[in-house]
Amino acid sequence: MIAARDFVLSLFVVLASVGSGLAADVKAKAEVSCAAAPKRLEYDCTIKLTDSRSGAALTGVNVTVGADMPSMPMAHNVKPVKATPGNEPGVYRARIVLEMHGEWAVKVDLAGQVRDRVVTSMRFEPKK
Ligand SMILES: [Cu+2]
Repeated sequence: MIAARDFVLSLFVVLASVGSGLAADVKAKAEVSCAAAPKRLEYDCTIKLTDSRSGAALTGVNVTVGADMPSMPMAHNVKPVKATPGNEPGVYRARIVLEMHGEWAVKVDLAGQVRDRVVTSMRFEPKK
């Protein structure tokens, strides 16, 4: 069976403030983008983390990516995925598996030298 390929490519820039305690002066800038993976409803997300002041890549951060649908509270249970370091410093990658198309809140949790949660609204649609 050949499913129509999903497609989405979004880019958002979000300023994430850092929780009190660790590295109190670091403010992370997170760029989150997701692109359709070969299988339907699977998306490869790339998260680029930089220090919002210096622009330096933020490495060694524990990054977890999850998702839910604000319009359908409690209806979905997408398991958060731990991201792996990408091929550039400060770049992390994770493949998420959604349960339907539509508007999702992609949740990126940062832990380690930066602690925060970045929530990005993204629309995932089938390829036309
Ligand atoms: Cu839904």
